[in-house]
Amino acid sequence: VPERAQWFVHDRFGMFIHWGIYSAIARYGRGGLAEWSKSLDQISEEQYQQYFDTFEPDLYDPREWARMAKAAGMKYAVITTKHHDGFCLWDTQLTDYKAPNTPAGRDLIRPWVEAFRAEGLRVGFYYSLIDWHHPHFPVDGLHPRREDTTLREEKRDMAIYREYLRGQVRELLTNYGPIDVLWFDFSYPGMDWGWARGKGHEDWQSEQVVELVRELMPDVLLNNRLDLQEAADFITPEQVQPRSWLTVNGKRVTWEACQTLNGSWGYDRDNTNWKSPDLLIRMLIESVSNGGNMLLNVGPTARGEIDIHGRAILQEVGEWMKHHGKA
Ligand code: FUL
Repeated sequence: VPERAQWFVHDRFGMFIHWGIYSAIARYGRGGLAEWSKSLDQISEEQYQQYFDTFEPDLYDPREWARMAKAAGMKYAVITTKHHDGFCLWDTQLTDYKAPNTPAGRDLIRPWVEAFRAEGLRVGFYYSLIDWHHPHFPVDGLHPRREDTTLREEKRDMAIYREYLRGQVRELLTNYGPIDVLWFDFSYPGMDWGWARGKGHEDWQSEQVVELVRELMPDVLLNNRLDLQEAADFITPEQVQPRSWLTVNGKRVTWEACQTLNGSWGYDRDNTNWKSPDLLIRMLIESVSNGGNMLLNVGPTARGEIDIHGRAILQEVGEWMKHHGKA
């Protein structure tokens, strides 16, 4: 394990936070995940705009989230600065599609970073490589064609989107102090479905992204979803619980299993498929005993609250952690 990842393999347990305007939809996209609703339910740009226009997280108190994470025994946290829908929680200069232009009226990432740091937690940014809003991102096959608001397929230019992506990464790694984890999402080797067919590190020009990241922040940990295994500090099994130490090309690697509380990443109001604290603790133990981390997700509501179920689960996990000297 390289020097920069020492803390990561020591700390082991983190909080994942999926939060955005999709949190207002608060339900599963057709048979899938809540944060995927725009795509799965084929919500047009025009209809989706209502969630932007009404995004007003009046209960948002990142200090409370940070205290909950800490009390649960978590040592770091990763938040969705931008998910696939393209909505940005920070005050990016590269698009108007951002929290400061909603009724929230402000950068929501800055206070988050400050609050988590103040509790002594490490901070990470999730950043979606996929962008259903950007006019130059190819989305055909995934959405209605959106002729009204975006360019037709033949006029789209991935190079323009790549510039945007790099510009946003630069902002995130320049304006918020040291960042511990950069969690890109996503492209895998051999990924082959729908719009993603053939997409991979050539589309993102991942080598250049990595170069930029390393220039700006040599010690930030990078996950493996840039489709560039050499550059990855850790790999990211998703909603599966590895039962042995994970390897790549026969060599043991650093890994982090990301897991949900109820199957969805984004807030899903009617989903009661909660994992028990007991099960989650077993999953954490299983991860750690096989050389991995666990990044456990919460999906706050659009008002900015981790709901009562999530809070109760975290609290119980925290009690176990305290009992065992881990929190
Ligand atoms: C996936 C995404 O498509 C999901 O929405 C979620 O963010 C998960 C952690 O990664 O690939």
